[in-house]
Amino acid sequence: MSERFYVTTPLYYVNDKPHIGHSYTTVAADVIARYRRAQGADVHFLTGTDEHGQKVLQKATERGLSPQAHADELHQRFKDLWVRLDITYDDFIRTTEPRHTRVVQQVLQDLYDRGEIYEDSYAGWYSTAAERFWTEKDLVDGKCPESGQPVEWLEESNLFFRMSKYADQLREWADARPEWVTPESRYNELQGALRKDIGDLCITRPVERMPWGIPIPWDDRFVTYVWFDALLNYITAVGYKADDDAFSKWWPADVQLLGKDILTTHTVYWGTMLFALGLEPARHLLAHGWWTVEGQKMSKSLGNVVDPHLLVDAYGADSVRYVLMAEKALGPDGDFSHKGFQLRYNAELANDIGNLAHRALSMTEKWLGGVVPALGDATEADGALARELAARVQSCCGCMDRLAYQEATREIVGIAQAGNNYIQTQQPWALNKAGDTARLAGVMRRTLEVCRVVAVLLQPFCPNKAGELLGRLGLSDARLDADLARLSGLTEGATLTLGDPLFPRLLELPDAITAALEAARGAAPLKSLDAEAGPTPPKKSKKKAPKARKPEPPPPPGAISKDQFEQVQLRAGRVLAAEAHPNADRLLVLTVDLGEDRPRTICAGVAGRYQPDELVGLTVVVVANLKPAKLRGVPSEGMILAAGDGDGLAMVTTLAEVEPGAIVR
Ligand code: ME8
Repeated sequence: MSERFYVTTPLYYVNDKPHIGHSYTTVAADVIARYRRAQGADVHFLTGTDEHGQKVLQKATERGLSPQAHADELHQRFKDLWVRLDITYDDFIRTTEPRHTRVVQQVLQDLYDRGEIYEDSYAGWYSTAAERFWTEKDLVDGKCPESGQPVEWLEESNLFFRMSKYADQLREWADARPEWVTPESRYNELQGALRKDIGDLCITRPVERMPWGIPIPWDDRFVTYVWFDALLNYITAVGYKADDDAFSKWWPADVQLLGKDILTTHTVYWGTMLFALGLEPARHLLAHGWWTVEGQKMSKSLGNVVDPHLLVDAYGADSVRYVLMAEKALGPDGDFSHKGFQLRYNAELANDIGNLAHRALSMTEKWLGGVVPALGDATEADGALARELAARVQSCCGCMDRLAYQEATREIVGIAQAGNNYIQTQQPWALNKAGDTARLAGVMRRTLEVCRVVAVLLQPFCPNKAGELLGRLGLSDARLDADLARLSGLTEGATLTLGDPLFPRLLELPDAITAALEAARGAAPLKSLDAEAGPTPPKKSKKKAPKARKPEPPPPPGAISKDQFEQVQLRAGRVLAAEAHPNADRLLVLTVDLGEDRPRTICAGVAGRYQPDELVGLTVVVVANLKPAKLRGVPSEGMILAAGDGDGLAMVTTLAEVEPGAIVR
């Protein structure tokens, strides 16, 4: 029997372009929706747009449009972005749709008939900018404490929902469910709010002040307050008062995702509204943390709002989805930077995962004819690999169940690293050279199985690349079931496809990003990743060249002829592994694939600048015909080119992927 799973995002206001904050919540919802579908659950994933209220009216008025025409145009921006980010929502609800407005009016009438709504007058200092009332002591220098704008004394009648009547029920509900709201800090925040008097909720706006809302059915002086209207979407979208079967199937939702900014509305308002309707709240609310950008709050005036379209153009949807989920844990706040993006992409997607796939597929193609080889008998090392895989898969699934996506990606990367280490210790190149085909087959088969496990677990994050990897492994589909970690999911004899590297390394900022950053900062051109850390230092002024006609320049000291240069064989090599030198602090010991029968061991004096893991997957330039030597006891079969000196040595690499062994001219 398949389980049902209902997940929602907030409905975003149609008052601006969607940015990475909106993308974050929606991708997070999509990841859990895809994960549950892969487990065989019947999933309903709801998102949409919040189209009533003061903010939307104001924006529409600024644009000279009716609020409806404005919303008709702007909601499309969200839909378009969700297509680009591969969001698989099942329903997109707009709060101006009749299926929603009709039911909101029925709910209001029902609550009114049952005495849950009453009229009262209210007086206070009203701020148009903040769209709310303040008390005398809230004001700062007589002005709105939020916007700094002037306030006016307003007395008006409104309708109120008897929220306080349900305060105790909500307290009991929350007390009995310490994990109803996560992370814990948000649960504690809620408990703090519930210790105070929550009061009743003003649920209308007078038409003459704010006409853009759902009309109150029995009183044309008022329209519905935007939050009371919008929160109801979570039940109107699944058939409340319209389709009883659908509604009883989907409500209560399993997870409601939201940002920490709207915790109170989703717990206190929404919880008590549901109790008044005789319904239960959702099983779990996750109020995630906030994204800042390069250390600052995202804001239009700072010009640092990150446009997700630009990210998708530059890096591709899969990479954007992955990095957003891996870069920060869901609960706390996090900072977005392009440098951070690229470091994570290169370390985890290009190096650990991409490199494992490329090594497994290329070695199997080269030595075993490009088909899934036989497993053969398992050795001690194979058993250890299987145990590590089983433990990590279990832990990864546990993380996914808790929506701990960052930790889940740590496990996926850990599995890829285990696969890379396995290749290192099992040395398939040595098995090939020794002609031990049976064991070579066993090693490559297990490495390919690790790739399958990585692909299946990566699917919710990177649906396209993971699907592509499964295809290359000869699988059309792979379920996330109890057998996932078993090293026998591939079909022996199935054809493998090598293809280009799945996640090519990013060596510099893509042009689109460079241009956008320059435009936003009006600053000096940025090109390298390091340059992003600060402005480019001014260039030293060059001395003026003498005017006189110059004779042929003399040869530089130590000049050599072209023939002499060509005696040095420079070749591209792919770093398969790197580790610290046992006897020398400055040296790293690299295993480098030069397209030969076996990789070479080369010592390089770059330990001051690089961690060994950073180098794995890099294409470097090797002096290939240097006499082998021993460096502090470790044999070194070549030399790796690097620029600079001392601890600042930077390795020379190629701008694009090339085959190991390619000649460097
Ligand atoms: O609040 N970091 O809509 P909204 C992370 N219409 N997440 C962010 C973010 C950031 N910097 N900025 C926005 C509303 N978000 C109401 C909701 S629900 C019935 C009505 C995300 O357009 C986060 O999920 O202001 C936040 O809660 C939501 O966008 C707010 O979107």
